[in-house]
Amino acid sequence: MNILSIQSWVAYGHVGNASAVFPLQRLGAEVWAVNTVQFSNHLGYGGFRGQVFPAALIRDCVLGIEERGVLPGCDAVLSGYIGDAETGAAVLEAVARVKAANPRALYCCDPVIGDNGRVYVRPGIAELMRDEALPLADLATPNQFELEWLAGAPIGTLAEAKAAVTALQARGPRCVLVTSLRTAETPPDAMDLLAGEGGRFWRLRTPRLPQSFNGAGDAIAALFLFHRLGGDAPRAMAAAASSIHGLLRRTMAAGSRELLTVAAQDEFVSPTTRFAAEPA
Ligand code: PXL
Repeated sequence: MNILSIQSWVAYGHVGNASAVFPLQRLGAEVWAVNTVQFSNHLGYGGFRGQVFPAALIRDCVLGIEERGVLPGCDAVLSGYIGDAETGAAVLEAVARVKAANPRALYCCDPVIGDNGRVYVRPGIAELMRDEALPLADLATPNQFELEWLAGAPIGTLAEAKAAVTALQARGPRCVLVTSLRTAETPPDAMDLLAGEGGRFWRLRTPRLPQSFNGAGDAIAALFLFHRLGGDAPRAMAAAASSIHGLLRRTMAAGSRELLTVAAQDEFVSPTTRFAAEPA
């Protein structure tokens, strides 16, 4: 399995490609990683250093891969946080090139817009996700806030969440994983995930953890794509959610601010706790 992953890189810690690449490799995927930035650390700290790479560098790396003649063997493209419109354009060109070389390749778009009621990307990026990236996407992995923004309506119930997924599917991605969902039906100590594909829905419930971690969404999108390439949506959701729950538990137990992507790598292969998806 070959996955072209176009995301940020950080030297210290685990977000973007530094969260997604190793789990994919640990599962046996070959990752063609194109980095959109190189920063010292993620933006959740008081500061960071480093550079945003020019979009021309992203285009060049994808062109170089194409010139090796290997794009027909690319099974999927994965994108996440996008800092500016030019980078977004380069990502979408890469998707078009891969799909031209392999019409069966899947594009998984993690429409990173914000969280907890707040947009945290630059002006124009949320619209780029909605109007340009998602129409090309086969898979999308919004969190609840992103799904609300994209569907243009707040989500208070499971029925509203399903309606928002259906609205998103009408814009492009046939398979949607909502990576964090709390509705009127969700017990206070729980967190739901919701998958939708082919007019069907599945819900998965995990215990709610008291802490959130930068990069967790990047890892879950990568794992969901990997498992969906080899199976159906409910099984992909179950595998991805079980692994990430284990990763987060181990990270919390260690008192680490950064994901234990390396130390807890067994969770990617055989999660400590396996959660099951049920029809919703
Ligand atoms: O997890 C998304 C992400 C991507 N890239 C950078 C980030 C973050 C989140 O903190 O800081 C640079």
